[in-house]
Formats: sequence, C-alpha cells, structure tokens
Amino acid sequence: MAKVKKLIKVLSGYDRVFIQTHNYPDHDSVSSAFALQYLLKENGVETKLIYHGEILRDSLSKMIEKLKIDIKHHSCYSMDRTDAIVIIDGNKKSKNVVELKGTVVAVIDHHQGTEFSDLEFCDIRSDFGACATIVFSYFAELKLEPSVEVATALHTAINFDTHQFTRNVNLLDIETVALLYRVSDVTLVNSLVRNSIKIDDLPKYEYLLKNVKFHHNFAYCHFSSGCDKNLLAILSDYLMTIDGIQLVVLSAKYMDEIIFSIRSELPEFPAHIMIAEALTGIGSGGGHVDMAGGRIPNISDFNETEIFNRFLSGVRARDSFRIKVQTF
Ligand SMILES: [Mn+2]
Repeated sequence: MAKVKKLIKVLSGYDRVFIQTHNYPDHDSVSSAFALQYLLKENGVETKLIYHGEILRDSLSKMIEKLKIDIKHHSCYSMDRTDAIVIIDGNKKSKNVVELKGTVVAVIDHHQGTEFSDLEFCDIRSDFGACATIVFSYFAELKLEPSVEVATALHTAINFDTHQFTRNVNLLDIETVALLYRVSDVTLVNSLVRNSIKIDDLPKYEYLLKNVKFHHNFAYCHFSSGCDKNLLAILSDYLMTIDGIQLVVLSAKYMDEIIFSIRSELPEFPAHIMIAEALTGIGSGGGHVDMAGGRIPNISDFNETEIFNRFLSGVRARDSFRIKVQTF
C-alpha cells in the first residue's frame, strides 16, 4: 500500500484536520503544507493550514499571496483535543513547533528526529533536502498531477531549502524539480528565489560586514540590536559565500531570547552537534550537519565573548585533526 494511503485513512477518521508548519514558517514548510492540503482534498480530506509566530519574509508573503495559499495563525481557530494535527517540516516536541490544543497524529519531516510511538503516521526522511520532496513523493505514489500552484510552491521550496542545490541535496530533490519544472510557473519561482532580501535589510548586511570576527575558517557575529530568524539565516548563508570560511555562527537578540543560525561546509564541523555543545547548560540547538539553529531562552545567560570562545574550542578540538588551516 502506498505510504500516503495510510495517512489519508488515518485523517479520514477526524472531523477537523489541521496541518501545522514549524514556527515562523519558511517556504518549505508552507509549500509542503499547501501541497499536502491539495493532495488530501483530492482524496476527500479537508484540512486547514496553520502556523505559530509570524510570516517574516517578503518573498514568502508574496508566494502565499500569488499562489492563494490559505494559511492562518492558529489563534484564528479555537482548537480542542478532538482536532487532528499533522506537523509538517518539524516534529512533535521540537523547540520550533509550538504545542497546540489538538492531538498530533502525524509528522512529516526531513530534520533528524525521533519517531514518537504514539503517532498514527510518521514519515521522517532526514536525507532529503526539502520536506517538499517528501510531499511530492506522495503525489508520485498516487499518480496525482499537482496543480500549477502546488508545483510552483514545491519547486520554490526545494530551491530555498537546498540553497539552490548546494546544501543537503539528495538526487530525489533534483529529480523532483525536473518533474515539477514542466508544470510550475518558472518565472514566479525564479522571482521568489532571486528577490529574497529587501532594501530595509541592507543595514544588517552593513553591520555584519563591520562586526564579523574571523578566526581562520570560522566566522562569528552577534547582532546586539536584534535580527529576525529568517534574515539571520539568509545572512549566515551570505557569509558562507566567502572563500575560506567553513563555519559560520550568527546570534541575535530576538524578542526575549537569543537565537542562533549556524552553517558548516565541513563534515568535521557538524553544525547541529557544535551548536548543541556550545549551548550546553544555557540553551538548546539542533538541525542538520550543514545547517542548524539554536536558542538561549534567558538573555542574561548570554555572553558574546563566552559564546565565541565556546565555538572556538569546538573548532580547535576538531581542527587539530586537519592538516591545512587557512590564515588571514
Ligand atoms: Mn525544510
């Protein structure tokens, strides 16, 4: 039986089904939710798309508007325990997925994580570059053609989550885009991917270039006046484009906590492990080998110099095994 048929069967048993993205959703989580909603509707299951936090990026707001994606903040609904929740591009109990009043019955994710035994359906494939690729595999299983809007959303998501096929990319991500390419609005995809920053973001670039600290192949910058999560991720990708930089750590004050964005291009510097180690005792972190995030919930536990030194010891411990260390 096709894997997705089990999901359809499980969800058919509930009166209301919500598809929940991770908090402060990105293109991949919104697109995957949108595509899953389309697929489930074609199979007789009505769903509502919800998120927690905010839609932070203009490119994502534009995608939602152009593709007429109906996604709302969860506070727009009064939810209760009888509601079924499908978490997409995140997992139950993960730090970036708020616990809502409904019952989590299914998880579809491409981050490393636990398969909780109380779930009725769980599909975690951490070797996939985007959750969108997992959702497209369900279309393939059912031989269901996505609409132009769904194909455009999935195509955009894979581009974003793999950082245009340079990060954590799987052959299936590429094959999926090849198939979507025939159906999607490529002009819109390209416009969404290309225009990911706005003029208002430029002062943060200026701050970054003035304040970044380099230590051999490691770069660190703290945004003391704050930066939102998604821009912080874009800025860490930007710093990774510098030749010779192989580990990037950015931190920022955001709301009432300190957030982190980490990028690595060396398997010896596993981003998800290095952030977890550096924040031991004061916060938490996780993600992938090449990209990760983290947070310190109490700002008073954050000390810029100490964080820099904690990462530096992580780098030094691992770099001692390497022959070549680039100097500036
Ligand atoms: Mn994703």
